[in-house]
Amino acid sequence: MTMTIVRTDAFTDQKPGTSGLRKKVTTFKQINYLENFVQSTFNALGDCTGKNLVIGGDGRYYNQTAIQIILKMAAANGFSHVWVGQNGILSTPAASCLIRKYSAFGGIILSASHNPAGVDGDFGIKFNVSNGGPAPESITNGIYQQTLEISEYKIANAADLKLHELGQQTIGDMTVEVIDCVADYADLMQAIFDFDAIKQLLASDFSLRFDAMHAVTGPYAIEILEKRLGAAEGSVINGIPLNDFGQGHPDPNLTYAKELVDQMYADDAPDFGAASDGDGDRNMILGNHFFVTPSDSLAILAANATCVPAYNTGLKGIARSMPTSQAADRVAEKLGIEAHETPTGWKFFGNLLDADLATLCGEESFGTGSNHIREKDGLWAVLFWLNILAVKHQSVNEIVLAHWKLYGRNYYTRHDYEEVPSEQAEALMSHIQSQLSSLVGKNLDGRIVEYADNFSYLDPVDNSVSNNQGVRIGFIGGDRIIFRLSGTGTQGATLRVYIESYEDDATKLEQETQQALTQLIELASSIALIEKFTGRTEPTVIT
Ligand code: G16
Repeated sequence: MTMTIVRTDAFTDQKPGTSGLRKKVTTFKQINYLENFVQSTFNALGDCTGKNLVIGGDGRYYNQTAIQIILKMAAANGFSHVWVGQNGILSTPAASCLIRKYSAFGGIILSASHNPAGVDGDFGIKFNVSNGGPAPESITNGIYQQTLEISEYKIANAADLKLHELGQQTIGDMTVEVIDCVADYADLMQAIFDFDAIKQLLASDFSLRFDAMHAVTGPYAIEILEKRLGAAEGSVINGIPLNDFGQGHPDPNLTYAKELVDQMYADDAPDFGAASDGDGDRNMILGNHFFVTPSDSLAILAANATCVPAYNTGLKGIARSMPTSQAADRVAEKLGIEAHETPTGWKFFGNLLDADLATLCGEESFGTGSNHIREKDGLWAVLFWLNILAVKHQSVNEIVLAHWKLYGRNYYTRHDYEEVPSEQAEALMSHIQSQLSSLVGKNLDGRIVEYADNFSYLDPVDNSVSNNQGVRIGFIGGDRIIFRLSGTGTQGATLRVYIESYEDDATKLEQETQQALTQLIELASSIALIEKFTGRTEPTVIT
């Protein structure tokens, strides 16, 4: 194999965010932009000779082009074996599953998750480590440092690989093994859940709708839900992956999964509805005329975990990101297990899962997962719900209401203000920050502030510290207001305002969420002066 060493200049904007590097496709298409990031990743990993990798992506525009480049660079950097999904496709959970199954050194996942795709859309790349999870900050910081210092990259002089052909090909000494992108993942799901019970449920008078939003989960959902579990053909909608996601926004929430939401709130609504995102790691769960918040979903999965064969001996602990509601903490308390609170970003769960300190993890951003892999997992959450429904013979609505009756309800909402000019968002955050020290002990509209700080996380496993992970104002009794800037957007800043209020009065458990939280929502706006700093009178997205 011959290779070329290409001289290059550093880019200054390649700092990985909450989940890898996400930018506009047009940014990634700049000469050497992708190559610089890939070489910087390899440089940060040290000697790559003889190591192996899993590579795949969510199928968005530029996926295959990027994979061809990365394969040639991997060969030039000494890797010996790469597993790549057929046609370059792997959902994020499937990639994590394969890294673990094949004991790979790591993986490269190409995705900008739920962000729109296409020529003018977004693209993304991240490195996952040998446990199958996103690289921790120690590695992403190392990659960023390399991107600032890079002056050359290595690439093999080789023809493009045939990514549609299953089986082995080579680039010099490196073997490229093109594998079925669904089979291993589907087998893992079958090993975790009670497929017989779910099959019986689906064979009964029970209807389900799964919206793959023209993104990566279509083939996975069709194989698992329709073929292996026998859901009626057509239960999976928008199941054909398109490289622009059908020009949609594959973010499974009440705003963007509109087709599914409309069906679930129609007169003839199915019993169960779910959607996943661009790369298959997020999930939204709906019942007939009923939305389950991701925070409640985590708590309910934890409370009912023994319904599922893989978790029937109990849980070691539950972990949630800081802005996720505290509903899961109440379940942990009742089960007598540890509740962990981490910063936003699935990478922070990796150490807890590896050390067996947590079994289930979840985030308000429609992410739920467990120790079966080291990414959040959309279809896994859907199967978990189906398994619970099959065992309990109750509807989604009944299960959630029973949960609230037992534990109380954490009313919860997130208000997003998207594409705010960065300077405005920074000024707003500084304004909030400047008030923190004077807030503690104050009475704000009848609530006493118990703490007001910028969240800092001490990882109990490796003792690493992550600062500035979101401003939180907590009140006596558990109500909270949290402000953070998203780390996944590609245009301006996204301000996220998270509002939570606990209610255990049995007569007040079924209020409309925004209604129940009105007072706290107004308080958040007045603390942050949102309109003054951003000119916005209402959020772009409410979940
Ligand atoms: C990523 C991370 C999640 C995080 C989410 C939102 O998810 O893996 O841990 O909660 O982004 O992050 P932010 O609030 O910073 O935008 P995904 O599905 O986009 O990969």
